[in-house]
Amino acid sequence: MPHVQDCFGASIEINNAHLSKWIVEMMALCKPDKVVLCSGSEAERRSFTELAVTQGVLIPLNQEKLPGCYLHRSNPNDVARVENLTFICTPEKEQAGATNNWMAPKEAYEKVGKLFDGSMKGRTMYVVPYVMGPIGSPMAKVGVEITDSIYVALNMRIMTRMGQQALDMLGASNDFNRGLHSMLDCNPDRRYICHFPADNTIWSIGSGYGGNVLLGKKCLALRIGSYLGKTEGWLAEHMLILGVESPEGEMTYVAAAFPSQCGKTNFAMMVPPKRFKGWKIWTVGDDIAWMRVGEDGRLYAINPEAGYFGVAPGTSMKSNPNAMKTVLKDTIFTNVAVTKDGDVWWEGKDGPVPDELTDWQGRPWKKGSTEKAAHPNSRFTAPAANNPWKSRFADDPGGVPISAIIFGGRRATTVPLVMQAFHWAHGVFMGATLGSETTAAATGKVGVVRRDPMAMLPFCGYNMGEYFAHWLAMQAQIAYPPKVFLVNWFRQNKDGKFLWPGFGENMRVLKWIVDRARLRVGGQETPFGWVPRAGDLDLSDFDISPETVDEATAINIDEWKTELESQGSFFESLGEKMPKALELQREFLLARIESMHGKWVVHNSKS
Ligand code: GTP
Ligand code: SPV
Ligand code: MN
Repeated sequence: MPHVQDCFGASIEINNAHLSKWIVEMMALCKPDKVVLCSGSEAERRSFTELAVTQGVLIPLNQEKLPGCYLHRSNPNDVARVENLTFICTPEKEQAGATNNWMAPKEAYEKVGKLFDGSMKGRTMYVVPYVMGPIGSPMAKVGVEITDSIYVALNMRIMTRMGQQALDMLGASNDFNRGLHSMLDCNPDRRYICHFPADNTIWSIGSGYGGNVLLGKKCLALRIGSYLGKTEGWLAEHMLILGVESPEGEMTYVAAAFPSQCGKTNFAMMVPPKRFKGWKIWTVGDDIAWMRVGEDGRLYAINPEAGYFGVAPGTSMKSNPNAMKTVLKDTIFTNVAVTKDGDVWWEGKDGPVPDELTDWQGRPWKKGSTEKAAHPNSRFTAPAANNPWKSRFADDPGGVPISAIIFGGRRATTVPLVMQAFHWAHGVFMGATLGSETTAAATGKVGVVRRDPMAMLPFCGYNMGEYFAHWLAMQAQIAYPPKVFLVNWFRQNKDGKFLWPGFGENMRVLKWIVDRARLRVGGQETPFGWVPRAGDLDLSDFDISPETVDEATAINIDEWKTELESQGSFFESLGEKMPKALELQREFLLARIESMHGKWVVHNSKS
């Protein structure tokens, strides 16, 4: 029996033999000074917070303005996910596929094990039991993260159902994800995020930031989750979930996959414009959806998370008032700037830019500086319970029935505002060919268009071709498949300005999507999918010219030929597991437009 204590130093007994054995093994490897088991209690949160403040890991913010809120500054070399250091460790390289970095499990355990050896000397090992998914949901999964970061423990308490409730759910079972994390010396040369799907194990070392270290999130809920989904017949997706309530009280649930920093949190918390008086948007989740087929043949989704790890820059009372209200209390901010009176600040926040700030690295910052005050990937960790529009079904063990699935990327050209797929396989094709410009959510160059299938390129824990096949195969299980859509809020004019105002105004597109899913609004057939006909999109009370709407919704055949060729080389790069059905979709589309000899014109603005 390992010597484990609570946060106040009292000895604790661990009743699960598998957990106990694993803790002993990890103690022998990491050699911590002491081991603390997290209960998730309020007293523990206070104690951890105090300790984190003493250690300088957390900096108290203005407690009058922002009660319970703290700032964390990560190492400047450690501010985003590291896709190049993220590995899927399967016996065969083919199992990880062409889109993942691969290491053989034995090699990974040895190589990274050497780094873990003694990594927690002089430090505390926190054992963080947690549940992904509503407690009691048949879809929920238990994980235990062993970490030497108190910041991770505090974040996991917000992002998951953490502590005793997870141990209760686990009982005597051995079925839990084993996550091991150490900050080590936060050196990028000794940074690895390794996933062992066959062992339900994750090893993360050398980072203290976000998706690299909050192992329930991208590592378990998506990379391991997608693998489990394939094996067990469900879907783990990088999707927000929202409920659209009509003025009559009709509720329609939608799930939407946009790549990192492409608008999920904003869409999930959207406030409809005045024109849509009486319409309400309820947030179920803002980043991840686990979906399985219910007994009634519909697709049901749960949000495995309990908090939002949201992008700070660009968040304002104008763009996302609900997020602004959500982060007013009990929130941990990472890498934002601070005002003189201990308030938070980031680029795009309301009000005038302050004359002086402390920037995300703790340096003095003056208005007019060419450097950003907040890091572009600075974030808030906030409890979902703070969201005034949190859906009352967000914690429902059965999940919510999904009527529409939306894929969307950040594309300056080519992709129109909205299109609907003709059928499930065509929708899978739309998702599989999703392209998007890279963002600050991952290290590397920003603004480069890459294929990001289903917004899962960095998160699919197995061979991408097999993942597509799994999506196609799901159709046989779903008697009432959701309708599938492709959107693009980010199309630009010649001067590089966004054509579509986005944010709340996306309600106009969402309304069409809901009405299409419920088979009660028109559409125009194009070779690429259904688009709104003139008059189908509600453009009343809208400060935008008809020409701009036409530009945002235009389909340019030449651009699409280039697009389809680029999709072709992507499909080719995926290797043998790539399903023929999707390549045929692409060839069919190419052949159709080649036989059209001419221009395709769609006018949407006229009503
Ligand atoms: P991750 O948490 O990284 O997965 O990001 P996300 O998909 O939740 O993106 P988020 O909603 O945080 O938005 C990312 C950035 O896109 C922010 O700077 C937003 O201001 C901006 N953004 C969101 N929605 C829109 C939109 O409709 N139009 C435009 N132009 N920008 C948007
Ligand atoms: C993303 O990058 O998609 C995020 C942030 O949601 S992180 O948790 O760092 O992955
Ligand atoms: Mn995300």
